[in-house]
Amino acid sequence: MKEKIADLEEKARRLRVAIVKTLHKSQSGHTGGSLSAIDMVCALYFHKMRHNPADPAWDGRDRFVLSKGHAAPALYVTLAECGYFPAEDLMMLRRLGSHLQGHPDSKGTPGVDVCTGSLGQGLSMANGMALGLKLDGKENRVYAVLGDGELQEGQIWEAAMAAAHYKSDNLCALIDSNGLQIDGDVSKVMNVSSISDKFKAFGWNVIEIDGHDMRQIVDALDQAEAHKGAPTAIVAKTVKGKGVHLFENKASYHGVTPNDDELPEALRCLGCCD
Ligand SMILES: Cc1ncc(C[n+]2csc(CCOP(=O)(O)OP(=O)(O)O)c2C)c(N)n1
Repeated sequence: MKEKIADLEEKARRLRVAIVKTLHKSQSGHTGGSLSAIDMVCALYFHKMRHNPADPAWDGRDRFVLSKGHAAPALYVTLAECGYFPAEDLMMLRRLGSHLQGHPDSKGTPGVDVCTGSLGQGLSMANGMALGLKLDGKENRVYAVLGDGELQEGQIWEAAMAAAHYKSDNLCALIDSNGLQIDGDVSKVMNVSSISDKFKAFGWNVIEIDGHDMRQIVDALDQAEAHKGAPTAIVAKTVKGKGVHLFENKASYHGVTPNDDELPEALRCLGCCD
């Protein structure tokens, strides 16, 4: 297990490097929320989810919904690392005609199950998938990554209510709780705390973790899978821009990319010199 965690941590570090390089090249996209979510996305794709890069539409796959779709770079670098498409494609992020648009596009990108980007809808889509899979008698699980600012959308709570009502224990929502959104502190824009208490009140199984502690992420994902009779919310405390001190905890880096001056320092922070 120790080796597995160390392996996942090293993968997440490399994925952070890829995010920084990709966003530097595109000069358009979301840095802070991609870096805060990447440890969880990494654990999902390399530890938890059943999926097959050689057959993205494989019926036996677990489903993934990046509800906070602006963090698409975190998903793209992970899909590339898995082998869904060549890593060179990452350099085409947000280019006209590229299959890597600013937000996930299920029609264009191998491995993307749903289009997301309009906040608040992902949990409803994940619900539908989870319920459909259950009705078909399938074991597949559904994972959705949401932002804490995103929780300000009312539709999230309709979805939370429905998931508990239908006892969708094949559904797991991971809340990337970095405390910041575009305009600043989530607590000042529209306070959503306590996130855990809210999900509990809606009937969910809730697990609180440090969203950058790989062992805690892995344990929480395993516990979520074992829990029966209710969906699970993993409420993960994270740091926006995690891993690069220039970007950490700064709302100003929500939708801003590393510039030429910042790139070398950002890569140095991540233990990368090339
Ligand atoms: C319905 C909708 N309204 C507004 C936006 C614009 N928008 C993009 S990201 C964002 C802030 C999201 O904050 P959070 O969910 O905390 O994201 P994170 O900090 O994890 O990146 C907003 C308002 C959107 N994508 N969709």
